[in-house]
Amino acid sequence: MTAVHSPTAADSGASASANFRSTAREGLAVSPERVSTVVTAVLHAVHSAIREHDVTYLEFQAAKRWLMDLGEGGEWPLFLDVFVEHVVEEVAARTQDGTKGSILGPYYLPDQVSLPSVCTLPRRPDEQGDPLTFSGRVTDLAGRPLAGAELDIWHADAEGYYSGFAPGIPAGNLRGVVTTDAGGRFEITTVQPAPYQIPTDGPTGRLIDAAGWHPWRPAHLHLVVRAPGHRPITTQLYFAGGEYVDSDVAEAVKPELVLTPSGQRVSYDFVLEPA
Ligand code: MBD
Ligand code: FE
Repeated sequence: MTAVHSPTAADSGASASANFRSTAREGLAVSPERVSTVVTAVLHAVHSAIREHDVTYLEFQAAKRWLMDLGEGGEWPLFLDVFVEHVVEEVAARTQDGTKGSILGPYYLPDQVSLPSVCTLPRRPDEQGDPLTFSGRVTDLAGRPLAGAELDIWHADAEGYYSGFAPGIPAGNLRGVVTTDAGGRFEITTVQPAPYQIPTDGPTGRLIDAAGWHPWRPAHLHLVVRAPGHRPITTQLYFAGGEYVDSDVAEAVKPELVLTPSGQRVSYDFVLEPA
């Protein structure tokens, strides 16, 4: 170990895989009919791609090697959240009212520090980046304020790195669970996150490069907003005019979630539906 090292895909991939194993719910009972229906559909989609595009043995072997690398590098969470989760969210959103949702992504960590309605997110003494104040309200569908709602917020730093996944950043940095006041209000001081680049040194980055795509997500704030008796919402907020807002590699931007900053302030009001 050297004193200073730059984040690698293998570091963040391993952390994201370990985090997923320790936090995601297990033991979902799925009927054989359901498994057969969905897996058959997935396999048929692969088979038709092979037929349609005359995929060769050499290409099949390259794909097999790449999939093995994806697993060994711990990048299944990254790959699936970037290229697949947005469609799972789209399906979930069919039955969701109130604030629009977006994908969770691979970098959520539970059990972060509790903070009052007016607060500053934990940050390093020399935290880089422009100041950002994010304020707003949480209400129900009728516009009644939800006091004591929780905003579980996390975001990348000014270099695009997440605490808990890139080395050298203190645990809990730029993460917190903020509780709204009696009027359902909050005001969070933090720093402006940078766009996020898929690590270029790992299998997901190599695929993106091989396909000639770009590896960027626009700058974003992640949130899970919860209130007793209400359906929690997982979402992300973006900044109008920011780079990659119109070309997110993870296809997770919705127009309703793009904020227009006024100086160094942005605001957003969350609306939760009953549970
Ligand atoms: C991210 O920061 C993110 O939010 C998603 C969805 C995927 C990869 C990195
Ligand atoms: Fe993110």
